Amino acid sequence: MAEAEGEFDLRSLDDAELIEQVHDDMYNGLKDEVEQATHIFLERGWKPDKVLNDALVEGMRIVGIDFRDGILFVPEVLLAANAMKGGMAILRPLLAETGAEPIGKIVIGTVKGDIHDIGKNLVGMMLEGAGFEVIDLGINNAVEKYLDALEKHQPDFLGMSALLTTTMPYMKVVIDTLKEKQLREKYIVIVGGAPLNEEFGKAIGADAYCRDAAIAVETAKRLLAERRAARVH
Ligand code: B1M
Repeated sequence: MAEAEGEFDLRSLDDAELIEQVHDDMYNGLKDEVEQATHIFLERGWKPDKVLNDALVEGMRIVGIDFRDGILFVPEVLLAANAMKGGMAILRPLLAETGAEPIGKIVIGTVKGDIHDIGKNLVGMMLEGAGFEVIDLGINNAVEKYLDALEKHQPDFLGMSALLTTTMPYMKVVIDTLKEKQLREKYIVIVGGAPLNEEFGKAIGADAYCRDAAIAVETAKRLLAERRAARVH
């Protein structure tokens, strides 16, 4: 009953009000409400990527600002993250709807010491949506985990994500280990995460740094096409 009432309330809002409400609900960690709002936007004909960006990603951006400023703390941010994941789970099949043969394969994971996974999950979802097969290793991956997965799945790409300045250097550990084992050239390495930048990507020897999920998709397609073209010649 309470849920039905909540749903009625959300439906009575126009799009602009509902966007504000979903940001508030995410801030307050209200997963059910965020899920309801996600459904409502889709029913109103919003494209899944617009719901993702305007409702969920923007909501988390606001949470991030107050986390940085010491207004929100880890437990609240965890609840917000959980609410965001609820919305993402609804969008996932819609973003991943291709049905075609995979155009390439990627092993992706957050590096050792780092448990942030929302951005990495988003990148995985968008790559799936673009037709890639995605093998997601989850969070806190030591170099051995990456190596085992590369050996097992033989992907085109290794993707690493890091959200902390303290964990981003671990990406270099992984790349250096690939070099030591003469495996570096076998894989295209892409990296991303809020504290990284282009310069860092170059410095650690990645093939590309990707600022966001859309750029990750664009970059992956481009690098794979380049590699395949180079093999032909
Ligand atoms: Co954390 N945290 N956190 N946190 N957290 C940040 C990253 C921080 C910037 C917050 C802040 O102070 N402003 C700060 C890092 C500061 C720094 O290192 N300079 C921080 C901190 C300090 C911490 C803890 C140390 C806090 C503590 O315990 N005192 C702790 C560390 C835990 C650990 O990992 N060992 C911690 C914990 C947490 C939670 C668990 C509470 C939670 C994570 C929940 C989860 O992920 N399941 C959390 C969250 C949610 C955040 C913020 C608020 C949001 C991150 C997020 O999900 N953003 C974040 C503040 C911020 O970033 N504004 C913060 C939304 C997401 C869509 O964006 O992840 O950037 P993002 O991903 C983007 C791009 O970066 C890119 O594409 C994505 C989509 O467009 N991208 C890739 C990401 N990976 C990619 C890979 C690619 C390509 C592109 O190719 C492979």
